[in-house]
Amino acid sequence: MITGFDAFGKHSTNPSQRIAEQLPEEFKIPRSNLSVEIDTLVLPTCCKQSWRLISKQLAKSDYSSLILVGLAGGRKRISLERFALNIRDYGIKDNSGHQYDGTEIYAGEPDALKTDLPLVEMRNALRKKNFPTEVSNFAGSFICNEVYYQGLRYKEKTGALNSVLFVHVPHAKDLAQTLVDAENKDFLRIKSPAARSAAAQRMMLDCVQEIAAYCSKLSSS
Ligand code: PCA
Repeated sequence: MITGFDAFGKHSTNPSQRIAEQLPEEFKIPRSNLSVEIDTLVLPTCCKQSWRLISKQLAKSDYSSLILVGLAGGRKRISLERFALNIRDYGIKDNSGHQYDGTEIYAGEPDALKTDLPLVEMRNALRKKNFPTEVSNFAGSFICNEVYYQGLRYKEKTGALNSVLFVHVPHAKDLAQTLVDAENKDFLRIKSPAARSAAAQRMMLDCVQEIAAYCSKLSSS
């Protein structure tokens, strides 16, 4: 299952929403006999509704992986998040008007949970395919962090799911700038800023699909 979020705060769009909307329902992994089936959800950026929707969907099917995708405005690369914190510390209100000032999500539970995916290997494999990726240790303290904590906790408590990962994506125009700064030849060939952003958005979609393929291969090995 792969999720994205709707627009929130000062952001009028959310690239993770477009990713969730544009992913195929199924694709074949090249040079293998594996095919990956994907269910997607676009989540409201609300602490309560987001996890409620995810857990309802998780109960319907025996998913191997949960890949959560969200926007991290200001980042330059696609980030694979390592930790989720047991904290709600919102700099802004969520889309339902909730705001918290440093309270635990679950009182008395671990301060942090960590994905057991091999993130450095994943990042290296993604970089080999020219996706500008990095490992991040801080998914923030807003809704993305919260659903990540919930997802990792669900895996720990139920034993369901082989992998849970949060992927933070930048705005498409910021990723396009990163590719221009890196003198990526394919990007420099694209002249208009709008076309560069569209290509960057497409690249994020391909990257998330690649991450899904990676998780599926790990699950089947
Ligand atoms: N990003 C926010 C919440 C929704 C989203 O896409 C975050 O990083 O918490």
